[in-house]
Amino acid sequence: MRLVVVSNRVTMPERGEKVAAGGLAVALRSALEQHGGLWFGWSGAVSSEPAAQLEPVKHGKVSYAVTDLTEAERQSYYLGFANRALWPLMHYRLGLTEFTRADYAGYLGVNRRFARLLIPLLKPDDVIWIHDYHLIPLAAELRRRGVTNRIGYFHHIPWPPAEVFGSLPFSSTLISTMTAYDLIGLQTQNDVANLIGGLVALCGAHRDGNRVRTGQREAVVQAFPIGIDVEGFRKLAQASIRAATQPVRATTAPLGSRKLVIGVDRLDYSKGIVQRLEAFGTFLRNHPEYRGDVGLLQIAPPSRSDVPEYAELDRMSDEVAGRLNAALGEFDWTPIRVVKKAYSRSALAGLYRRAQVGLVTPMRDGMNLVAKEYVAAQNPSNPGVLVLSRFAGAAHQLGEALIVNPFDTHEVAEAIRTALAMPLSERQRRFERLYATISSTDIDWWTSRYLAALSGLDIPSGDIVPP
Ligand code: ADQ
Repeated sequence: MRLVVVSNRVTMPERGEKVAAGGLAVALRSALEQHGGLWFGWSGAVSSEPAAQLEPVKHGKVSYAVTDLTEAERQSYYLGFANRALWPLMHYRLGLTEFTRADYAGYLGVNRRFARLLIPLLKPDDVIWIHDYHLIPLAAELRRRGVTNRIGYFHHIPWPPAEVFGSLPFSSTLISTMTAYDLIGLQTQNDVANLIGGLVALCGAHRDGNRVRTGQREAVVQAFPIGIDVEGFRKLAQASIRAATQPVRATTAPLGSRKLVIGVDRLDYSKGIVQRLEAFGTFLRNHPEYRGDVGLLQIAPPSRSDVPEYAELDRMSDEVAGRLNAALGEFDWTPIRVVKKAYSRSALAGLYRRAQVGLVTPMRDGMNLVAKEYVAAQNPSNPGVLVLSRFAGAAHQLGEALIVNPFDTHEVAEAIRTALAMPLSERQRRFERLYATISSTDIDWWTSRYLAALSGLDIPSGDIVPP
């Protein structure tokens, strides 16, 4: 079998584009190399007339086929429907959801164009693996044009209950395209239940266990919690501390023996960054004995800054950090540092290991890989403590973390204090269980389990009718 991966954005090594080592891109690339494969998607560039046919470019064992978007497509499909309608909706943020018919038409248009571009590149035995909410209707577009290959989908972000998803105009039409997939992977059982509930409630699908049927099409819906390269990340963290890489030195020197609490997130409202800063302020107010002894380092590289809600969050996080620093800081101590930059994997790994507390408090998150990276990076003989939002998919696996409700500032503040005061034996006990969990469900486990399920499915070939 040859594997064909489709994702919104493709990073091409021959263009010198950086792929986050240890990340999803690396896992997918290694799966592609194992099976031989093709990676198809958006180049990240915009041009007025994208090519009507693609010539794949080979790099190692992987071929890449990428298309530009037009500026109108980038606006409607990517910034509009994907990031202003689907992203907030899937994260249960109805108040932030902006829907327009023009954006929806642009979204469907790009999915149609992707299908037209991909079909000439497909071989009969290819197994196709499509990623994420940008491309939900892609399988239906492929089926409509006669593609009978196995097609899987993985949804990286949460799937909300039918009552929430149903508020999206055309939600029934959009959700009904999902049964064009043979296998739908989600991060948690909760997401699985929500999607199946939505298919039943919004388009009258029939359900039998984790199989859902509409018309002639049947899809299997299953949870595949995504993992990280645990062993690789652990080694990176060790090496980073040993080499005392620059960011590690820089955080160690001015802090001296001070304790470090760390947050690492894309600057996104789903990550709860502003609420986290407030919680840290509350912790310092409620426990003044910690003032001067502990600092919060929040690393938050800007993302999607063309979307107004993100620009607002950028402003808000500066405002809140500035206000708390002014209210609580001393001439020789700044309680909160917000750094809006991306760092190398190695620098991040070292910083996680250097931090006594990992603060991962999204308001809602599909999985949250930072939680797993924080655990992987710890020193087993003196591990730090993970404080984790119950609304991150990771909380379904990582029950030994201090689980918090990120909407409750007081609760998060108290968890920071509990983490800082936790005795070594308890830290070790929790760490060992967390580490065992992330190791047994690492990124290789995830890709191989998903692909085994997709390729092992008993799918009726032949008359596959579009939903
Ligand atoms: P994201 O929303 O991007 O992913 P997350 O899972 O935390 O969230 O992954 C972020 C990645 O970016 C991590 O590997 C992290 O180390 C890295 N990163 C963050 N800040 C960085 C910085 N300043 N410098 C360098 N690297 C940085 C989506 C979903 C998640 C889901 C993943 C994978 O929203 O819920 O876990 O996909 O399925």
